[in-house]
Amino acid sequence: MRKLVLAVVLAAGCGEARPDLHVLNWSDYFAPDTIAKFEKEFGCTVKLDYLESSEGLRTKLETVPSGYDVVFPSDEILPLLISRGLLERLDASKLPNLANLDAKWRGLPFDPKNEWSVPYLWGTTGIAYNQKRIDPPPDSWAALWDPKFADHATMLDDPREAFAAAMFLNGDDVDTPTAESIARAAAKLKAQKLLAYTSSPKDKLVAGDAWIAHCFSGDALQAADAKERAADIAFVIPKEGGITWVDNMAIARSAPQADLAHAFINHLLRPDVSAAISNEVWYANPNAAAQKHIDPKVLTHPITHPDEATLKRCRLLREPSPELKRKLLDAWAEVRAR
Ligand code: N2P
Repeated sequence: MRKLVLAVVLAAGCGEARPDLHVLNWSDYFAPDTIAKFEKEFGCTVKLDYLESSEGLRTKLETVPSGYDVVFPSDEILPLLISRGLLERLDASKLPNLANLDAKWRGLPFDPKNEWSVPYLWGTTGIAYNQKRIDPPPDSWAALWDPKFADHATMLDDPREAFAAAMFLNGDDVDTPTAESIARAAAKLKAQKLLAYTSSPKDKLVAGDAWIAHCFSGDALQAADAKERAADIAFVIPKEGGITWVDNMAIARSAPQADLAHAFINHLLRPDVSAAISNEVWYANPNAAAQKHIDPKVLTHPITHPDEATLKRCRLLREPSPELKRKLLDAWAEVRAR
């Protein structure tokens, strides 16, 4: 009898039964109702915190143990998070909606058995620009260094992405950074005159303060979609190359709510929930069952789904050796301290 009463109290969401789920995601990466739907169905409160960069995610996981349940690591940082024991192994039996994932998005090299992560969305990094301000359209990373746009340019507040942009411009290989190419890129970044470093340039593009921005593809399309901008915003993968990435859902080590975290990932894998996210944020979606619910304007958009030639110019970032990573992060600290 006592058990029954307890079950009813829990079901009614009374007393202390309402748990918090701590989620650490990139900004502008859910649909407006994604969280509310889950909270209602699972009788919990989602506490959302935002990521600036992959490095920022690693630092938070290392410095706030048990601070998060669900996190969204990009491909390049995942192997490091796994090897440092910063994630919990996923329990596939609690993720029946894994079946919705497209076969070609399973078993990617950074987590070959999907033991630790499930692909969420993918996109590219290039340049967003205001066509009314920047004419002719930029086709090179050099545009972000053009003194004409100095007070109106923003860079992503992300060491790996910022160094990649400078390395592309320097003609250096972003796949295999060296001490020399890191030093050259740092010098380039230090010479840059900017409006700001920001991990979400969308608002500045929409407000008209930023004319040109180092930007993720879907964030550029969200800005282009804003009524205030009336489709002024365009996006390009520069001729020197761009970055392509896959963001993933994972559970943080010692997550206080591991079961609820699985339920949340499973919720995000629902076809309707997953499609609603892509429809809002304009990123490409590895969920096969979601495709039929995705708006054709997102599904066929050449920025969301770049053609082969554009994708050929894009690279996946790879984690450098610990020694080079240290050099890169030290150089980044100097760049950001200016
Ligand atoms: C979404 C940012 C995408 C994260 N606002 C890039 N890995």
